[in-house]
Amino acid sequence: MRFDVITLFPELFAPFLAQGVTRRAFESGQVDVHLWPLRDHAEGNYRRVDDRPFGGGPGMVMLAEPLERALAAVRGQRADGAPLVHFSPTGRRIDQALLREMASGPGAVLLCGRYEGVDQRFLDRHVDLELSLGDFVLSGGELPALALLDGIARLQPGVLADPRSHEQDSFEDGLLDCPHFSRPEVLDTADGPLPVPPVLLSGHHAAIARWRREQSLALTARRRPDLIAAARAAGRLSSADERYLAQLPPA
Ligand code: 9WO
Repeated sequence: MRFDVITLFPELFAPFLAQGVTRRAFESGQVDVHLWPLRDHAEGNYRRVDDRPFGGGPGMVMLAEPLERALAAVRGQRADGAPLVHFSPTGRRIDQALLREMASGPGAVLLCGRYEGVDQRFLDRHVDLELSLGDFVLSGGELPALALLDGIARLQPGVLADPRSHEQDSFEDGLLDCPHFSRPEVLDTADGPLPVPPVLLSGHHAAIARWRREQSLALTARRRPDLIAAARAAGRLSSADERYLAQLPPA
């Protein structure tokens, strides 16, 4: 799959794409990322990419014309009609289901806005999908674009050494992930020794699986009761799950 990123800050992307388990997906071209520095499509001595807003007010607006030229260059390299994504808190919240959908598609063109915003005429003409990380404001769309690329890259076949990692992820089964423990078996701290939950050392695989399921259920019930309701509505809770939930102390 291919992603074309239109940005004023292409140098933010390269170091991130070269790190961690997702590096292989980017370096092999499994997730082929092309960066399009918007400044390359600016004209005139000053290579302007922004200007003051008509009607007055604070801040600057990203100009439509350099964006039109950048997008034409992208579309000249790929004529597959891949959707143009813009990142904004007013967009659809990115969730694991959306990542799964996009991970099996052709990719997208990612527009990273800066300043106060992008000239609305460009957005109206070209944006297919607005995506949000949540109800907060950033100074640009680059971090949301990287978040999307990271979430999609780690879903590519072969990126995570053990495919069971995906099944364990929070949200893949609609519940929050269980806690994880590793060596040492007893951690010395200033507040005293902290042992690992004994069941994890028991070698009893069914008991471990049940304990992890119950940890997920308890954490989800306390922090995200909406996810419990959704899992119940989707028929994803067993009768053992329901019995466990019923005996939890009230929040
Ligand atoms: C900013 C904004 C703030 C409140 C309500 C709606 C809004 N839309 C935008 C917007 O589109 N901003 C552009 C992209 C230009 C300024 C920097 N941008 C941005 C994107 N800031 N914050 C985001 C963002 C994107 C996804 N998830 C969280 C924040």
